[in-house]
Amino acid sequence: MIQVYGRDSSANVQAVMWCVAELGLEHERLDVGGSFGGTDTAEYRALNPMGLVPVLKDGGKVLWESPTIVRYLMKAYGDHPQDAFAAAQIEQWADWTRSHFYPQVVVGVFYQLYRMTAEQRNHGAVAAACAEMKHLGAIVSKAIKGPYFMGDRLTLADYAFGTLMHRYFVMEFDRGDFPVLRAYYDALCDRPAYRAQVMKDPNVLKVPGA
Ligand SMILES: N[C@@H](CCC(=O)N[C@@H](CS)C(=O)NCC(=O)O)C(=O)O
Repeated sequence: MIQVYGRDSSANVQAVMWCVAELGLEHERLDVGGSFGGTDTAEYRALNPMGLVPVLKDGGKVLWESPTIVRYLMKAYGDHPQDAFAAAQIEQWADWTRSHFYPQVVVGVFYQLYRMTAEQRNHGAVAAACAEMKHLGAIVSKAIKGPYFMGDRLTLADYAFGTLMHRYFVMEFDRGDFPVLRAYYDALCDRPAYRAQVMKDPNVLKVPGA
């Protein structure tokens, strides 16, 4: 039985839960982090010294860092390629998402619009993130094969990039017009596991005055 520690409002927890659900693994998720607390105990820090969510327990094996967890799950239970180059072609987009896209969507837009009050908000930072996301949107639009990132099956690239597509499309910001991204998101929205694990309302995370 797999255990995932982490509140379901976290996009990093959602990526793990979506992967667990798609792989059909028996699991339970424990509400930890955010308003649930529980990350500052000695027991939790023994699982994850960073005190962050998610944490995965698979029998006696413990992992943290959501990209690592998803990679482990796909290698252990999914169909991540054995061939080093085929695997790297997928991992390249998962790593690109974390290095380039995630900082814009999560730090540049989500944190600014949802986790800061109007007075704290840095409009210049939001504008810069929107501009960079348009640049990245044009690049990734040429890479997505459709209906999923690498073609007709879900891969690590989807758990990384696809999870962020929900916030990307439900937040109100100047995202430009990228039909490939819209079609990609629509295909993910057709999947019951994506709807159940990723399509959460980010408004629950809005601070008063945001
Ligand atoms: N790089 C880490 C980031 C983990 C992280 O920042 N988690 C946030 C939630 S998205 C967290 O634990 N925040 C504190 C909390 O929820 O109590 C990962 O992908 O797992």
